[in-house]
Amino acid sequence: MRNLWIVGVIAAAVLGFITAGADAQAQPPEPMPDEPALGTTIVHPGDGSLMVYVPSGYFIMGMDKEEVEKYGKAFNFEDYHKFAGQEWFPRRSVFVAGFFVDKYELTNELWDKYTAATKYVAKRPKGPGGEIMAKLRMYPVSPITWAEAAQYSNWAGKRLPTEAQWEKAARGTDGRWFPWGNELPTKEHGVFPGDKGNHTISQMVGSRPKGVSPCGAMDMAGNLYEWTSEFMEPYPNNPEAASMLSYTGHANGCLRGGSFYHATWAVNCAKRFGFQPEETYFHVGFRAVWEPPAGYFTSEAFKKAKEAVAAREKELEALRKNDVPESPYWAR
Ligand SMILES: [Ca+2]
Repeated sequence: MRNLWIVGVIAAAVLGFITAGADAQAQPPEPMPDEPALGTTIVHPGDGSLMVYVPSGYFIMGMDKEEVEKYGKAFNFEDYHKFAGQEWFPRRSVFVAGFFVDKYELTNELWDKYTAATKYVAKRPKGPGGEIMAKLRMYPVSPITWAEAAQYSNWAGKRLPTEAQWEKAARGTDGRWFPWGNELPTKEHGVFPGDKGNHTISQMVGSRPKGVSPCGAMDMAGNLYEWTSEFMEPYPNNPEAASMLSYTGHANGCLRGGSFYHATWAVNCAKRFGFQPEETYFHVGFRAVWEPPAGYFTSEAFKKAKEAVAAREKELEALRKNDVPESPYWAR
């Protein structure tokens, strides 16, 4: 019986692989009816988060060898293996159906709503300033394990993003290196390590407007790393897949976007990073996505969700004003 089950799983995996390969060759899927414009903002009915829309279509995912070499040179690397650039191969065009993505990394405000509603008690490892940080409403919640991120998303009626959804929300469709374009990161673009490589700590979400992504999502480069829904595996047709075998095989969940703690070169939109599912650290958080049900765009619910944005933004503004960090870690 068990053998049959294993054969079934393998057959499903092979079929899935063949189907995925066939999709890349297929004609573009029909556009979704009544799709709103890029960046259309709603208040999500589940958790009250602001979400921005990423329309259906193809985008450029990953990088090829020539581009990774060029990227490495911009950060003074002679060899892209020093920063695991081979994990980003290959560059390809990927179709993603339309979806909403959280405008911000998940904040303590929303996390506390969840723990109050579910009585969930998180085991919080101690990090620099962690106790103080948790009191600040508009700071991103951390440290978060993979399961915690998924469970929150389920509770809210959302999901963790696939790697493709995350990368498209960060990068748009044109293959840019960073959410804002190809200009190298500065502290105006995001919350990155200090000039001398010293980490500080996460900052209030949305604190770097110049780093906004094409769909209007904030902090997709830097601040906290963000969990995706996927295991860290070589992409199909990666010519250097063998170099990833020591840590693939469903060993690690995939995180995206770099953080205030990792190097500035690690904040590009194609960069991938893996943590074991139960592993986390104080620079790890998440944001969720939502795939609306059929007919949503012509519904009264959609109209109301858009109309609710102005009032929700006012609430968030008030929360921002109350967040007064009192810690040496907020030196920057
Ligand atoms: Ca981030």
